[in-house]
Amino acid sequence: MKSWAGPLIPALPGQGLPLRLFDTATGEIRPTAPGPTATIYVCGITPYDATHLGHAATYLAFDILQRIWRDGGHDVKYVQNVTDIDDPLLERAVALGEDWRAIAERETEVFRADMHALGVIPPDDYIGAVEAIPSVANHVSYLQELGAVYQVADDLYFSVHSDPRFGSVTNLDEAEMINIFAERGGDPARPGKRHPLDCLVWQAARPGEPAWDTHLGHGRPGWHIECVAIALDYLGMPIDVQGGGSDLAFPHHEMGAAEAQVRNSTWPYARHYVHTAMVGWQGHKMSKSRGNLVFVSHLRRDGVDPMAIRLALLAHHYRIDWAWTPPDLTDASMRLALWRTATAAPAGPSADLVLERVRELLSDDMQTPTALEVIDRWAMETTASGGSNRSAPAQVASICDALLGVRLS
Ligand code: 5CA
Ligand code: ZN
Repeated sequence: MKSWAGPLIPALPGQGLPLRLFDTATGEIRPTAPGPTATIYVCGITPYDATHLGHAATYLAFDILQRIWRDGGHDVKYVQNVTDIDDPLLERAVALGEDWRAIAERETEVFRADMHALGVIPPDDYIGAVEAIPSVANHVSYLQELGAVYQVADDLYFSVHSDPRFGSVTNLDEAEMINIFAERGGDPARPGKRHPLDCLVWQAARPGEPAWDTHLGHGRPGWHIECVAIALDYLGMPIDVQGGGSDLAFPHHEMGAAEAQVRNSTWPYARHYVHTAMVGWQGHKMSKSRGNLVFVSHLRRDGVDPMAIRLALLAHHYRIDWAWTPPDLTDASMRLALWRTATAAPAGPSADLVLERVRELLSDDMQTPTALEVIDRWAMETTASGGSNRSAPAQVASICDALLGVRLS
């Protein structure tokens, strides 16, 4: 489907450092080691109640990741899905008395507009679950031929233990897996399954629900295989980074990795599994099911500068859970004003050390909060006493633009 227009990213002098990132599977910060073209798959939205600040924080983290890779001399191939058919979307359609397709289209458009306003790098391939259905059916058939898929009534299940490495993304024990699976859309207790953790890959048509005709019958895909099919088709494996919020680590990324590893008889599905923290609001994780949401589009409608929203989110490290509060935005607006004043000054202190330090901090597991403080210090020095370097303000503006995605003019 249509993506959104990408930001122009200025080139910086020299080259950025190799990126080291925390990997959920190994539990440590490890170097990413992409080839000339780094590949990344980031799980996209289920298009209703988009775009809340939790979504925005997650997609911004992967935007920064790509800026660091690019600054380090890599091309990046980026793929994202839209889960435009799934149970929660159908439930919302029933609740609103609206057609599920109309909701999906509208909300995907809101998301595109928000991402564009926030200056987020768009995916090269933006693929809806519905358009991926023929491909999903092919991948499921392939798994079936390998003996990794079985039937329960008219539905098809993937046998997770057909992958001997099942469990190695999140390293949870089985009881924990079963609990979380039940909480996050799984069906561990369904009679007829060979193992409680086996996951649905194809769901036969239910009365009143949308379904598609494929060689698997009349039905629709399971959730995890949707992302796997899209990632394998557009990126192949191993992917350098599989990304998403921490709520996707289990079951979504664990199941997906197992499906892909069995499908391709190779390991690993992804070299890094990168998970972003959950943003809260009013005492709970911001979530569609709870309805405690702050929308990017509402802030924009109220006149908030998207660059202030960006700064407010980047002021938090991507792996530490945090809760949104009104001062997040007032602080970010003050910071934006300071940076704008300083980068419009006729001269300032040299920017060379600023670039070096920001590159160091970002390459070390994306320490955006400290990187913002480096810019603050330069800006305060510039506004307090000026400096003699006439090109420094423009250089710092380019650093903010290229590495942090913050446009100052
Ligand atoms: N369509 C699936 C992924 S295939 C999905 O999880 N969609 S979503 O709309 O629920 O979430 C989109 C992305 O935002 C996911 O990566 C999810 O982990 C992330 N996300 C959701 N809520 C929050 C939150 N409160 N804070 C941070 N990230 C969040
Ligand atoms: Zn996904």
